[in-house]
Amino acid sequence: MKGIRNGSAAEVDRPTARLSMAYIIVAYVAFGLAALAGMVQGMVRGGIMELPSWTNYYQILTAHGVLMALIFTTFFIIGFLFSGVARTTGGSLHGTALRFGWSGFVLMVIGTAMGVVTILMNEASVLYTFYAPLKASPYFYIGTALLVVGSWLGGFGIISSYRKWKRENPGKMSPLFVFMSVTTFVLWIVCTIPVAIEVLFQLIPWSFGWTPTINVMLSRTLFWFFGHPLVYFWLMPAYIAWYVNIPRIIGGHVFSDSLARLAFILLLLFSIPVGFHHQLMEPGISPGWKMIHVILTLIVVLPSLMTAFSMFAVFETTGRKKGGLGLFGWLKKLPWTDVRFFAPFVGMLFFIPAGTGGIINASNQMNAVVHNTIWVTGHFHITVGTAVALTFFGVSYWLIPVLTGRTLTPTANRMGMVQTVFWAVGMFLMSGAMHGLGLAGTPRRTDYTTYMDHPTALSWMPYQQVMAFGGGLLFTAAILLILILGYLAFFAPKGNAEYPIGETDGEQHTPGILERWPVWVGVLAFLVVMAYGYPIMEQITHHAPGSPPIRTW
Ligand code: HAS
Repeated sequence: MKGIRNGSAAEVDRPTARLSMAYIIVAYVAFGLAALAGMVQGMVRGGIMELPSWTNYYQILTAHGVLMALIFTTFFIIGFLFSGVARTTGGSLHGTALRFGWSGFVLMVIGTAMGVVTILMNEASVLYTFYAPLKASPYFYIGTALLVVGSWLGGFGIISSYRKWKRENPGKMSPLFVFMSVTTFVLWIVCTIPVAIEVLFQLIPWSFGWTPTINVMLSRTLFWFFGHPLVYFWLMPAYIAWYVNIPRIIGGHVFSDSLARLAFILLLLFSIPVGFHHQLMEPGISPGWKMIHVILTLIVVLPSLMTAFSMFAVFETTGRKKGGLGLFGWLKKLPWTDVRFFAPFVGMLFFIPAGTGGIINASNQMNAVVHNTIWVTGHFHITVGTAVALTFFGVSYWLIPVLTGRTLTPTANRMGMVQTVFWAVGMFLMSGAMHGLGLAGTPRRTDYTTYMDHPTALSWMPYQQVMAFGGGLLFTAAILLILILGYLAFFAPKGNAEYPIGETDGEQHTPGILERWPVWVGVLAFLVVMAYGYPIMEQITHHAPGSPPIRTW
């Protein structure tokens, strides 16, 4: 089949392949369950079905959010990055990295199981943001802590591989994939420290009843200290695939090694000190601090614009090299029938309105219109649910064959194209309706209600049905995806699929400063202290009376 190449030898060794596959299998089990919960909640919200008495909307919503946003993403990302780090550092992970990888995996699986069991027991319907004063079972929070600590071990594995490579290649810049993976994990480790503090020192003692009340404002601030970089933790691995894997898949080159590294450094620096843009409507944080976070938010848009520029450049130069003429003739030369390119490309297209929506959210006055409406749900379904998810699907279509020593067959490729179209149409309908409804004032995170047949609420119903229909298409796409990936993992013909790693067109000089971690971690520490130091100190010293636990379900 045109556009799908086979390498001549295994691209990563068996221990690495086993480790990566373990993470990816858990990721897709979580994805399947989350997709089912998503479809059900869409149907309920659209007034198409009612839930049996033994469950409720918020339980299903929590299961969907936790499994999709926290479990699917984190497991997939670690599995993917381990494989790419191994591939670009000689094909294998050394013993320390493997040990970190497996210990992290075990902790994460235990944490996930604890979270899932407490949700199933209806003891943790606190949604994926587990906002206080809603109180879950302490075991839900302990599970969350184990998930975070386990993911750190995964990160240490990646960082230890990087350090080993640097020791063996003194004075050289690390491979781009490795550099980007390390940046992603530095971001992750820094941003999960505050949420770990929230969980360990606030939520767990309070949920066990050892402390009667909780400082709500502080807990939310610590959550969003983590919550915004979390979205970049999802996005950066997708960007890694865009910067490093896609150029090779389309037969082109990485546009600029320096630009790619600079974009990642900027993401690291500016995605953390911005959490107040999720709290713009909350009292207790003064407008001045909110404004600083908004300015930094607008700065973190820059690396995404650099990425857009870089991707356009890769596409155009590759298309022209292949003989594309005229203003848009190069577009025709891109491998449109190769799902490894098509799925992430559709994700990129969605990311244009998705990013624009993010800029709207970040503007204080416009945030007042959309905050806590279902617009925000629409926003994150086309960012993480489409740009990121479609990229992860595109990666899975080639990564799983690489890891299992099989091949992406023409039929699987065609089915992948169909799956991508279903996902895109489903998401277009569902998120489009969510955006429209949000502007009409429909709140997010509410069960089906007509507000006692209020005419305004009744006017939302047709759009909620469109949402449900879109959700149905998404579920169909999810089933199709799992079937294709299952086939690729266990039944596809044996072979040596290529792990696509792009390179620059000839030697490029990358300034060494881009890899000088003490400088960037120092700047990051300064920005974090500047943006959060005083507000957090104020929230600790001048806090409102704390809240006892509340259970609304
Ligand atoms: Fe967001 C809320 C602001 C990006 C996820 N966001 C959320 C929530 C989630 C989320 C999950 O300021 C809800 C949290 C909750 O439950 O309450 N977001 C932004 C901004 C950006 C942004 C400024 N968000 C993301 C990404 C996410 C994500 C990425 C997941 C992966 N977001 C907000 C704000 C809120 C918010 C407020 C709070 C709302 C509220 O009130 O609650 C920016 O980083 C976006 C920058 C992106 C761009 C797009 C660049 C385009 C590219 C594609 C190029 C296309 C190509 C195709 C190359 C500027 C890179 C080529 C085409 C050819 C034809 C060849």
